[in-house]
Amino acid sequence: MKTALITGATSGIGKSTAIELAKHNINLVICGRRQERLDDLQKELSSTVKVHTLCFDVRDKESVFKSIESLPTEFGTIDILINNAGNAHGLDPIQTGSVDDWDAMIDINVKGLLYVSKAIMPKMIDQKSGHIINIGSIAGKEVYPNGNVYCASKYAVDAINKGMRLDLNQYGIRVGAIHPGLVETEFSNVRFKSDDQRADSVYKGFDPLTPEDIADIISFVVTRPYRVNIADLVVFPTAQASSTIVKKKL
Ligand code: NDP
Ligand code: 8X3
Repeated sequence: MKTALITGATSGIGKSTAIELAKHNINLVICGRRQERLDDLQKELSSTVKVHTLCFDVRDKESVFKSIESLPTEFGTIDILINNAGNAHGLDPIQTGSVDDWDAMIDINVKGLLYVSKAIMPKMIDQKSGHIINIGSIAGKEVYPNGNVYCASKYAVDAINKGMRLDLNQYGIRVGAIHPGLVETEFSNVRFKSDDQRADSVYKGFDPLTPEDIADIISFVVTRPYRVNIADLVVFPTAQASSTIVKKKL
């Protein structure tokens, strides 16, 4: 049986991915900062697969390495890493953006992803196999007004994904990214700092993607024959044509 480590498994895309991969008999290491949510998900899934929880902040380098080193032997071989933890913080013009928001996005979406990967890659290199899936965004393919630093963080994920694929090629490791458009999760609640009305309005008037849609795609990606590497995949809701063009009902 394979084992997947999923960051950001306490909500949204990461949580749905854990639920979906369990259906494919993939053991799970689920990560996030909210232990209670990790415990609930572990309870929900552990009748099907083995589930281990790791509670850490991806910004905390020491905690990332200690947590991953602490994995019990039965979870020691990570076959699939899903670098999903991340969020937008704020939606402001660059000239009025908050430095704290910038720090959060660069530290979580870019540096956090690097720390987790750095902790896992040596195991995959030893195994001469593994699969890393980086969750980017359409924001990493097109810059939109007020997206500035969030977009920059996701452009970085796009570049890191490509760089990882080049450098890990010699070890037979699969590397690919999935870049969703608008998915209804807690993403906008975090971006708008719990202004839930503003968050809800992002997904009003059209049918957004659901986290289950992305989980379904991730499960397709990880269940392809090993010779197949889905390297880069952009997925929109049908109503969305680009970062800024969304067909909404009046
Ligand atoms: P959610 O807010 O629902 O989930 C974000 C997850 O990231 C949570 O599980 C959260 O866990 C975790 N996380 C956030 N900060 C940290 C941190 N400092 N340390 C550890 N874990 C952290 O959003 P989504 O599911 O939508 O987001 C998942 C990924 O998908 C993100 O990378 C996002 O950028 C990307 N994405 C989202 C889109 C969307 O429209 N929703 C579209 C394109 C990409 P906890 O708070 O427990 O730590
Ligand atoms: C999330 C999608 O368009 O809100 O990455 O940036 S968007």
